[in-house]
Amino acid sequence: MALDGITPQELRDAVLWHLTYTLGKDPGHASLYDWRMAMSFSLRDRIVEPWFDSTRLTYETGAKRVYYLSLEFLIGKMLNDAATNLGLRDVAERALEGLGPRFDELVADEPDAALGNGGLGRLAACFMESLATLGVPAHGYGIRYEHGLFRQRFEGGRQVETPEDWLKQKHPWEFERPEVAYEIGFKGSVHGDSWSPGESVMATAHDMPIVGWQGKWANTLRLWAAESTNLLDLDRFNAGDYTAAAEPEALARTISRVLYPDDTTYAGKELRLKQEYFMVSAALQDILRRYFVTQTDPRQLHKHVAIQLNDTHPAIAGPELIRLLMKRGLTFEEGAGVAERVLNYTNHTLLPEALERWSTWLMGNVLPQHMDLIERLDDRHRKAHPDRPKHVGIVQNNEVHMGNLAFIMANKVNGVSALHTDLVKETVFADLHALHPGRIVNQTNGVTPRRWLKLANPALATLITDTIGEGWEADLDRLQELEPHIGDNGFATAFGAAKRANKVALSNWIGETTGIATDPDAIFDIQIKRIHEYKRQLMNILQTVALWHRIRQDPDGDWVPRVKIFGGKSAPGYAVAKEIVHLINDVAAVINADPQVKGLLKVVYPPNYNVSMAERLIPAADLSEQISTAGKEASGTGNMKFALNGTPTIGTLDGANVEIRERVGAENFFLFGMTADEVVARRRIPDHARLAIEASQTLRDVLQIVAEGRFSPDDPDRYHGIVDRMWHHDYFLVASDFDAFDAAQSRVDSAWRDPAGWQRMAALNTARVGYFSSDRTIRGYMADIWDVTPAS
Ligand code: GPQ
Repeated sequence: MALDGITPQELRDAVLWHLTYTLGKDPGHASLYDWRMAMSFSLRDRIVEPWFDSTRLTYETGAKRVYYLSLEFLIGKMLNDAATNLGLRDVAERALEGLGPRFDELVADEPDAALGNGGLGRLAACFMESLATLGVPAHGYGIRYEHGLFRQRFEGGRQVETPEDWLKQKHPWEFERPEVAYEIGFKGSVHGDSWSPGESVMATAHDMPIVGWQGKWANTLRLWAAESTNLLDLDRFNAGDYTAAAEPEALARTISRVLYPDDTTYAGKELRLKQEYFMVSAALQDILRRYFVTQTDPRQLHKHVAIQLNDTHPAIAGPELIRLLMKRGLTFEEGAGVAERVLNYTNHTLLPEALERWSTWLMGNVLPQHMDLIERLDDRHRKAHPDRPKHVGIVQNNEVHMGNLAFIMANKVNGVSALHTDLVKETVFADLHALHPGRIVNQTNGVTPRRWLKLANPALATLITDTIGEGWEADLDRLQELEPHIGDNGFATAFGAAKRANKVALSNWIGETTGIATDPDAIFDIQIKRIHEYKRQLMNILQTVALWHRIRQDPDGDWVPRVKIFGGKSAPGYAVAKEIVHLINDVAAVINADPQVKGLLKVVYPPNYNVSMAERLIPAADLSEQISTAGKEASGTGNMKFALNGTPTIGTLDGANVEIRERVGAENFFLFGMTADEVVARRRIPDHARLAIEASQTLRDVLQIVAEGRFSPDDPDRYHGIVDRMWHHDYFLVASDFDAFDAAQSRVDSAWRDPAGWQRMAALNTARVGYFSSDRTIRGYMADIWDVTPAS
């Protein structure tokens, strides 16, 4: 099923054809948007055939299918990804020669599909790409949010959110399927095993083909849009109240209107529960419909279907699947038996504020039959384990614990890094783990090397191919073959040139977008991720202040130049994170304008960090900041992307950092800070923060400078809250780890002074992290969780 080649001339003809007949424009009048559409449709056409072939083969072989249910898919741009996987990037560039815009201008014009918040949503997108690359028959199911993650601006250093509008222009990568629609009910009443919903909406499918590496296989990402069951309220319309008559439609559409912008924190809102159920019910109705095209016995579902729940967000799938199976004639007990062989649950965090709990009142109101089923499931589990301690119940203190529901209904439960999985067993799910030993397994996260190396870093990708030949993109362990070449002069020069070119490009972009001049020979020290206390951007900016203070005390000292780059959004309602955003911007303004610093230190915080910005920053990074409080970052995936692009980590023993360090070697990783066990012990010490601050002259000076209002002269008290919390609360142990972090940063400076040594370290990072391909992760799920083999 390999892809037929296409010449630049053929692609050019296709683009002109679409421009004329799909867009209705002649080349003389076409806008950038028109050209982008025409190119996107032309490449999309190349995916349709492998897409059909994949579906046909799956039906013919009766292969088991994988379904990935997720409230988030953080896809980013699709044009360059499709061109890369089809092997048509160069062809696309040449096809456009002399016509109008360049291919990279088309790529830049595409809005990011930001249907996710951060790591969890991006992981889902990497998994979809790897599933297609490995030829696994798989579908992703999610919501077609009209507005993805909000756009971030800074006003006077403060974060301001504006709505995201990716669907304002047509999205050329989706196929609307008006005929694939399911009714989704809410509220109403229950009589025995039958539910009469009080409201309902329609879920309509929109399909995006996801093509794998080399275009051999394509799967479907099916996103549901909510529509009203009846577009107009006819009684009101006939009575002449035309505005009110349109209300049902407006109400229904709120369900797929906007992505909740909270990362690792659940909002507890009725609309969110409705979104979760909406997606899950539509997906399960679709899965069963497809199953019964070829099968008749619902009891055999597990032989043909594996469903993965991306966190607890889709955990209502347990009761919903039972409900749908009961409608097909199974008893509750049979339905539960089938469901628990089909469903699997991935846990992505231990943070208590992220663990979804719905009041039984809300659940009973929005989904009355599901509330009944949840109680029956709780009862069933209790009876199966008469000796079980009370606190493993699904319902506790009038709340439905979605984590316990997901666990109890799952065939397998997995954590996302070795450390995280151990902690899952020891903490949140310790009791359930004791009752169900063997159910919890580890699947360390990964990232797709197609987007995060081949597409994002062509300079390094070309060097890799020149050095070890083709094929590493789908066999990332082969990066090990780079190792013997790392000492070669030719390789070293080329590796350095690639990084340097990426840094120059980034420096230019920073200049254009922020007006800040940066020196490409400085250390590009980058922390990009959601703003969260546990990720400790605060520690990083305070250490930046320490460095600034030192430079000012000795302006003629032999300082290693640094550019500190931050990127990330705060949840709109997360006040402390927003203060940290403001502080970073305030510190940047003062440091960047300080003549005494003589450009040795710059702080840059480009607004609206997203997938596209990550693709720009990561290849140009020298130092990867992965500095979370140990035990808090489930895995991290940015850490993997940096290492893959030849960027050593400064980090704690948290999440997947532990495994990255094991693989790249301790000497190629700047480790600091307390371990997860030490963190727990330290918190038990009363006044740990005060003790740490008193023991650190540096930190005391820094906090003094901040408290004095040196970064907020217009409002000197602005950061009293931050400083006060540092002294008295400091739950995430910024103070306790500060000196260790500062010392690790000095080790970075020393290492940087030896350019050849640094570069060797950087190159070894690339050569040794092939393990973190999401292909490896997906193979792990296939073997340990889904029991599937590729169909191709
Ligand atoms: N993660 Cl629970 C999110 O991005 N959002 C969430 O709501 C939850 C987890 C992240 C987690 O913080 C990272 O450590 C992981 O690498 C990532 O999920 C993917 O597993």
